[in-house]
Amino acid sequence: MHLRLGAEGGRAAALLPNGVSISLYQESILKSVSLLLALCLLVFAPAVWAKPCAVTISGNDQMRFDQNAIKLAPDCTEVRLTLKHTGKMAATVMGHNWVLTKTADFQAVANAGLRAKIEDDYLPKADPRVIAHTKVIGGGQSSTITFSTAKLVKGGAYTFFCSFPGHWAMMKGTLSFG
Ligand SMILES: [Cu+2]
Repeated sequence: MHLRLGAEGGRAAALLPNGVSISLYQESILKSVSLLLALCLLVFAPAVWAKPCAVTISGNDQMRFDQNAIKLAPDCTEVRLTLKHTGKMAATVMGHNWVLTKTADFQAVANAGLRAKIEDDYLPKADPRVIAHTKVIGGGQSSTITFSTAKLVKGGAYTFFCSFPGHWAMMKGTLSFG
């Protein structure tokens, strides 16, 4: 009976003036400590080690992305984003790219993109407002980029869009992190 009580929980065992129960109690403390350490590792590991996360998004010949919201997990440290063009039209006619800016910068960057060339992916050259962007691609093509979430603020407002002239009105969405 004593042994059973002791094995059932540290609190019950501690009340028993019995050597066996006390050692069981100590054992249960040790078990608790190692469980706590294991939990600590689980909680803090993602913050210490790189955690890549993958995002895939498609654009089509109807001038649409297949999603209008992207959510990045709070423990994501590096984004690997792939844009696929599921249509058939050429990049010069129905080209798509994926551009990320702060929502506050989106309109200005999209307008500046109208004056840029396809060689520059319809973006101003080396614009610091552009957090990340893929190349402009045509039907059947894909473009993959990686970027660090160190460039993002948790809870910040971000917009992704296609900067091909005239596309951003239809092809845009929100990106959230954290
Ligand atoms: Cu487009």
